[in-house]
Amino acid sequence: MSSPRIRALLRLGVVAAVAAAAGLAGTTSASAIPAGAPKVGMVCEPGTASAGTRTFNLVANAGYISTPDGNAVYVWSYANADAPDNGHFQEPGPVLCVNQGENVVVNLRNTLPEATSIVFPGQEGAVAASGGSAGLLTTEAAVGNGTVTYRFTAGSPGTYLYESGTDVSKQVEMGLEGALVVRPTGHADYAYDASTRFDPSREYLLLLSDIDPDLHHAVELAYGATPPSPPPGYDVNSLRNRYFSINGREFPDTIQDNGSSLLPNQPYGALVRIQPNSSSNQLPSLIRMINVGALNHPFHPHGNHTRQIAQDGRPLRTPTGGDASTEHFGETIGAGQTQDFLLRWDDTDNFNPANNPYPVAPPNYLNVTFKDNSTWYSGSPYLGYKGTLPTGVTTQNICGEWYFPLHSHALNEFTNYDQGFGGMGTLLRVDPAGGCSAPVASAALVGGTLKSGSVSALSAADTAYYQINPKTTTRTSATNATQTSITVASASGFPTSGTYYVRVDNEVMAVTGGQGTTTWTVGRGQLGTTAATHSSGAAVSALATDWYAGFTGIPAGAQSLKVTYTGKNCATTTGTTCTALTTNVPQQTVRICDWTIAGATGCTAVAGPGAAGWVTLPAPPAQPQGVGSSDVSSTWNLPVNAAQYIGTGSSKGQVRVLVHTQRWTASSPTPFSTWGNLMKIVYDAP
Ligand SMILES: [Cu+2]
Repeated sequence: MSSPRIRALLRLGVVAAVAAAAGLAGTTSASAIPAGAPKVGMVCEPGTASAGTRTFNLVANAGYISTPDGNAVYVWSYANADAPDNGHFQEPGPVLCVNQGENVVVNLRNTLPEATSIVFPGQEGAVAASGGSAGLLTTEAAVGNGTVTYRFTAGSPGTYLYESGTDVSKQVEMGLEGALVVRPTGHADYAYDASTRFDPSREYLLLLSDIDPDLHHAVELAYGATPPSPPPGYDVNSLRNRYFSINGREFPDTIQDNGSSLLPNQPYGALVRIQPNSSSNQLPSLIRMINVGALNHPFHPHGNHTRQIAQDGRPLRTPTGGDASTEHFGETIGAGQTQDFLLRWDDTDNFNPANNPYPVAPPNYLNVTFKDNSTWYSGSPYLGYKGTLPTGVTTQNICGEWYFPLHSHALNEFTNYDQGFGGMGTLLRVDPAGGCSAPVASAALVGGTLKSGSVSALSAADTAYYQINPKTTTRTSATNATQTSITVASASGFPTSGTYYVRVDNEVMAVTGGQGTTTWTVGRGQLGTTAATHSSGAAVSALATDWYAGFTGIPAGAQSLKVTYTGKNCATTTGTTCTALTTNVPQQTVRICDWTIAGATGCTAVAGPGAAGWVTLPAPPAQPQGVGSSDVSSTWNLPVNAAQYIGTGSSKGQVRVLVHTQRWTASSPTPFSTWGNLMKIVYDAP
């Protein structure tokens, strides 16, 4: 009944393209989550903090969630009255993040058709309630906007749940649930103590719950505008769950971004996205898990073990206080339990096709078939590489990243209404170390001449260089010391606009007119040199080189662009020996093409350092940099919004990075040669 929609959702690329075409591309619509929240990972609701007290305003309300098989299920939940959407329905409730020792105030307003409440299991101190009326387990907020206020002191750090304390078997199943995270004092990067330190940018929450749509439908009918008479009954003893959720979503919806406009009432994604741990990326990720449902769930990661460090908000210790954390390739999370896991993922083999290939050849792509012509395989078995796939096969792998399932190993729960795969599953996404990267696909000289080397020399920091000499031409007639108009044999390779400098013998001239033609207007005796006579045929050489590297295949929506350039400058000797420039080191400026300034030409038309579109990469390091005969490697992080640097239309996916090198010399300006060793771009793929 539903497979077409499931397959469509599995082709996330297609969904994203359709959404973009419809103007829905923003993944963080005005929703339940705070502005600027990350698109992947746990989204904390900080509430309002004042003088040691943190206050949250929740509203219990009803709404609908969508399931991947096309169903809409009536759900009760807690919404955040302080959210940008002002308490719009969301499932599950907001993630309440508090600090150990804080006074926590939770104000609840009830818009449901029956009384409801909140309990906070695991808090050592008493939870005081004011307002409302006494219920069986706690104080309740009455029907018709009744309110109740709960107060407690945040106890031991850890992962906790909060849920309805009223008619629990019905109301919790209906969706009245959420996560409470207590952080240790002063350490947002500790789950508990120093031994549980994690990377705060890689913190994940997986809140597990179950749905019996018959129960939800019965409640919906009973409280509808015109309930049937008599109202429908429901026997909780016949509970049969059909949907199994993580963070209120079922797979494959679980892997959509936080705040996805496709799921306006289910703001929290469950994708776990990491990069390999290494000496430069030492901290593990933290996965907080909560089971608010009535069933136990044997949760199972693929691709690596996870290390359980805590249960029910208590770190795992031996009787004498030693470390009792354990690694698991599957761990059952009981109903009502919470468990915390650290995840390290080490690429110990570090295979790559160039110099550390697998000992056996991977199968030829022509001999591989893919179900439904859709795959989570990049065509290459190597992390960070893409290969060839059969025509018509859609790959979800943007840059050769790897995907592993994380799912309930009760496989009936890995379904949506009995149809697999779906339900209580998400993915572990492993991006290449440092992020996705693209190789240089082209290079162009815009103010220089190729000495030796090719684009491929820029793909690795090794002994191969892409070498550029300043452009040269010759005078076609003799020059006296006062002439301000000179002719040259060729203007090819010299800038076509802007003022630039050339050297003739020991004199520097400024070209101020006639750029792009062979007759130039020049200023004489520049930069401390003296105007002099020059013979016909005298060499004319530029005092700068400009060249750019072109990257292709950068996906729209890529973020956090990082450009690395490694290179040096040598005297313009022949051969491959770099003769050092001992004084007056050339100045290098690395720029990127801003396509919104340059338009479709992509900054190619002009080479001058101030040409429109070529934007200097932001410090640090500051530019220009003096670069001599040893390789200098610099990495620049671009502003978060990378869209203007990624080409569109006929230039789709192109990024261009320009290296401008100049040598503003005084007398006797010796020529130089620019040697590019590595040009690299790294980004966060969407
Ligand atoms: Cu499995």
